[in-house]
Amino acid sequence: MTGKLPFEALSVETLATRLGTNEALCAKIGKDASAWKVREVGDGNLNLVFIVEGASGGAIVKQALPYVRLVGDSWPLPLKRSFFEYHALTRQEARAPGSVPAIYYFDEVQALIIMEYLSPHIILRRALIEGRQLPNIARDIGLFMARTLFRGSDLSMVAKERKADLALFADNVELCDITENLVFSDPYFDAKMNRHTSPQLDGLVAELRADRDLKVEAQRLKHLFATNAETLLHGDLHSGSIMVTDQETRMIDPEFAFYGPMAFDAGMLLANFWMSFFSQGGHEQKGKRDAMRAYLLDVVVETWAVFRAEFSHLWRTERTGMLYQKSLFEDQGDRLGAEQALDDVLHQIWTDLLGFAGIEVHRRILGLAHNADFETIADEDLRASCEAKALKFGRHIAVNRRQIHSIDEVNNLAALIEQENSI
Ligand code: SR1
Ligand code: MG
Repeated sequence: MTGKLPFEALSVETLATRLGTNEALCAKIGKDASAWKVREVGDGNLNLVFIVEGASGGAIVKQALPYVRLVGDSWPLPLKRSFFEYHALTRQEARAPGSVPAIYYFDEVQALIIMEYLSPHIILRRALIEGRQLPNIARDIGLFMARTLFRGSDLSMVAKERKADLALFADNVELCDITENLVFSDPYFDAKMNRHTSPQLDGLVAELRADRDLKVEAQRLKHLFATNAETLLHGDLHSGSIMVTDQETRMIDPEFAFYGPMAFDAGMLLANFWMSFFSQGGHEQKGKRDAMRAYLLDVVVETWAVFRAEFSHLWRTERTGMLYQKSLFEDQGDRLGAEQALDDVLHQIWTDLLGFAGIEVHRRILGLAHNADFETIADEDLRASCEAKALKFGRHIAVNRRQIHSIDEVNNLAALIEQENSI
């Protein structure tokens, strides 16, 4: 396939013919395209994803479609998201080596990325639904977030380079628009594509949509998301964007990447751990999940602790950007001043991440894009009961985020709500 042919979506039937002479792919999986086995495995909301296996290995071929796969061609979406995904992956690999799949090839016109086939990895969300306790995720994700968020910001980058990059990613308008609407606004009114478990949640949904404090907070957070271009975000860091084995963790799918607030990735991620916590009650057919619930709260604690520790380490050792310059602090013998500023920055990230987390919980239960943690609970009354607890939790942490000072406080609240009879 050359970059000159107009875009055409691949299929299981055409992939080997169209990519059979692609040098990067042949080098990875073998030249005999007639022997390639191709499977389409995309279960995400937007793209085509193929696993291609040949005589000497496998690779992933990911292609964007000119529309939102989840909805169909009534919702067009530009192919350029593949360009942003490619550029985000290269930056993430440079800033947090080993944390993302290796890239073998990128074709901008075909909106196609050929990358490492992660095997035997599975999607983290699936592992958590199955009740698997993965020992390294908190460390790996905490490090990934600290390194990418710190090193993609004015705390670290050369200002001129960061501004050029900011301009590049500023064009990821349509994907930001999805988040701006689906995450921050649609859940709080009767938007066309919304759905929720009904009639069980109808009363609570009406209450949340009439909740002035919550709506004001959601709009404050939207304002922050849209205007606070602090660092290059992954932009969609939920448990469906992470692949795991017992030992390894890799972040995938950064097509929503753009320059936004430091706290957004962390908020979205922790929200997905808390949602997993509240959904465990729906997955107890084969035995109680108390140990899994305790594990998930520990993961939250450890992720935040690792993030803080690594961010602080980078602050002390790599603060070479234009913000909080060493010339103002350490170089004047004022190490305490630098530590005070670090505390302040971390505190802001903490407060904002609680807000983003609360809103992310709501949109996964009230909006268009639900998550499998709840969706795979077949008994609707049971699902609604799990969802109701998560909704209450989300509301509390979003609205009261400035008064919440520790991760233990949030986890205690989650544990308390979990024990209540929800609806
Ligand atoms: C229409 S896209 C819906 C959701 O899928 C992606 O993974 C993002 O989370 C987006 O909000
Ligand atoms: Mg995705």
